[in-house]
Amino acid sequence: MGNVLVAENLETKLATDYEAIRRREYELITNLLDVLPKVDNLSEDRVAQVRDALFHADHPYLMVFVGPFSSGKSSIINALLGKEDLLHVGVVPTTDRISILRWGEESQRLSSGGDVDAVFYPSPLLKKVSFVDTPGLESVFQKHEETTRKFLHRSDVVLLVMLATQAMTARNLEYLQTLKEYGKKVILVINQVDLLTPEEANSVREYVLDQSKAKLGFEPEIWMVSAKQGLAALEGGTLNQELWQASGLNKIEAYIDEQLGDVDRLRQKLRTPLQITQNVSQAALAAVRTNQSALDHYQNISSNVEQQLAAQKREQEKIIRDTTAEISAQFGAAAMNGSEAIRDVFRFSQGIGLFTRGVVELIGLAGLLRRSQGNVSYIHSAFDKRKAFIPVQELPVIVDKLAPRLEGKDIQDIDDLVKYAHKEVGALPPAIREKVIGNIQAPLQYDRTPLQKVRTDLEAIENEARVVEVEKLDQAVKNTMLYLAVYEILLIVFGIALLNIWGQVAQNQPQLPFILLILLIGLGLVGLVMMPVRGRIMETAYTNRMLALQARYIEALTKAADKQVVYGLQLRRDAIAPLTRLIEAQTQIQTEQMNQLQAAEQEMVGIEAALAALGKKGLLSGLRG
Ligand SMILES: Nc1nc2c(ncn2[C@@H]2O[C@H](COP(=O)(O)OP(=O)(O)OP(=O)(O)O)[C@@H](O)[C@H]2O)c(=O)[nH]1
Ligand SMILES: [Mg+2]
Repeated sequence: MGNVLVAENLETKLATDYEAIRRREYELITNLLDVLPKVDNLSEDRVAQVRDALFHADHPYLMVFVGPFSSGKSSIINALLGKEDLLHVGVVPTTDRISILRWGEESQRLSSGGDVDAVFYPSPLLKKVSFVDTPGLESVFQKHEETTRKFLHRSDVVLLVMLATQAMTARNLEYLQTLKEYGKKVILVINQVDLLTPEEANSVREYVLDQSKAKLGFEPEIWMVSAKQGLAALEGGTLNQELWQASGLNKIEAYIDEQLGDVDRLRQKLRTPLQITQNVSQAALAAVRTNQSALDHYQNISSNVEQQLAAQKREQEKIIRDTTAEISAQFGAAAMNGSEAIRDVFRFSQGIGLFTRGVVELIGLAGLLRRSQGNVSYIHSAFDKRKAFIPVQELPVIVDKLAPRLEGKDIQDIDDLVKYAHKEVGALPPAIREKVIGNIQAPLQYDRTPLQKVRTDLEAIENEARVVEVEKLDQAVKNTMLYLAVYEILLIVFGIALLNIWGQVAQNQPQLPFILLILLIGLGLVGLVMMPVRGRIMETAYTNRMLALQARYIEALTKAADKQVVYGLQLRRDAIAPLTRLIEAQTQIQTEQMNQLQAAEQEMVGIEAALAALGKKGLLSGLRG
């Protein structure tokens, strides 16, 4: 009694462990089937092998029923599952689709698009085994050849069902031969023995054995059964053991249990799909690694493009720098010429002239004079003479050259990049080339607005340099002349008054008025000497203001030009985006695949270990108990 209990425990433990590993395997393979079809350069055959392995892992034990029409295949399955009308049964060819019978909580038939239906039924037997019911062999290889072959390959055992009354016809012999060629275990099931007497049944059995031995060279396992008696044993709800034994169907049940209690067989059953999966997964890893090294090449393309873009950006920036250097030179020349012009106006030798002009200005004649001379100011004519306006006038010419230079370079670079990208795409493996989305081409339009828009700002600064600055200078010169005139006149008036007073008061000192005169002349000269000093101050101020204008000018232009460059770089990127996007996407996919495959490898190692331990732990605990 105790031994029976231990044996039972062992069996349950084995079944539970087996089921746990099977689930793990199933999950592993399902996950892998997400990845494998997407791996480039992995053949479809390999993926199909894994799908097949999934089927194995999904079906603990697969028993396939084949045989001529109306031999009773469907009836036997109905009897084994204890439901008389689960599968259609009839005297004429009845089953025309392949059905796989699996455990399910509810009884239902699911028809897929293909020629296989899944029939679910809550029979405990289906937890251990899946049955495959097929149409009569007369049609099965014609109409369902491919599917039949698939199931025969996947089966753990094939039951060839034949009629007791027509056992071992030439046809049946042929079928047996064909099935043997699949290398699967084939058991002969002779049905409808209820139609024979026990003696007749025995001689049929003998006859079949002899025929096999003589014609095929081997003795198959033979089970004599009666689906009819099996179904009768089920009548009334409780199983009639005597009838069940008599039906011979108990032998099929016992066989299943025996198979499922065999640890080695179970282990092998789980190892086969695992091995298939391991092989394919390794092939997939190799493929991904190969793709990866191809990808390294694409990564090179990518960094190549980045380098090219960086170099091109530097070139564009150089063009801008050259332009701003030219602009600085112009402002420098303008400041220098302007300074010289200012110096001309305030030269010492001009002192008297300035003074007279100051006097003229003072008495208001200047307005009249200027009008008659066409309103030309002193500074203006001095600037003209020194050509101080010319450098500023040159600025637009310099600026106008910048935009076409940048654009020309943009267009040329984009052409080069597009050519390069086309060449690289052409060199890609076809499988990856197909994934390029969009066209690699130069843009159809070019936006010039950034540098166009800045023209107004620049013109305003040019105007400031040319007009506003000169007006400021003009005003300053005029003021200086006025101060000089007032100073000198005051000095003269004061001198004359002083001389008069002195003439009357200090006649005893005749040298005094003379000294006074010298003093006054000296002070007058100081006023004139101050002119160049004043000029120097104005020069410095003017130069500083021109420098400030230059800075504003260059800043405005650089900002706009930078925008143009950024735009040009974007155009380059857009033009070759299909290639760069592909490289990015491909890198990501590859990395993901690699990770998933490596995770799967690890899981396989785990399952392998669990498989090696299958049945062993149970045995130990069983012995201890
Ligand atoms: N007397 C007797 N009749 C049986 C037995 N098994 C099946 N039959 C009858 O044989 C006929 C054919 O049975 P099926 O189960 O449909 O045979 P099948 O092999 O599935 O036939 P197809 O699906 O057409 O290939 C039916 O009329 C059954 O009632 C049996 O053990 N004894
Ligand atoms: Mg049938």
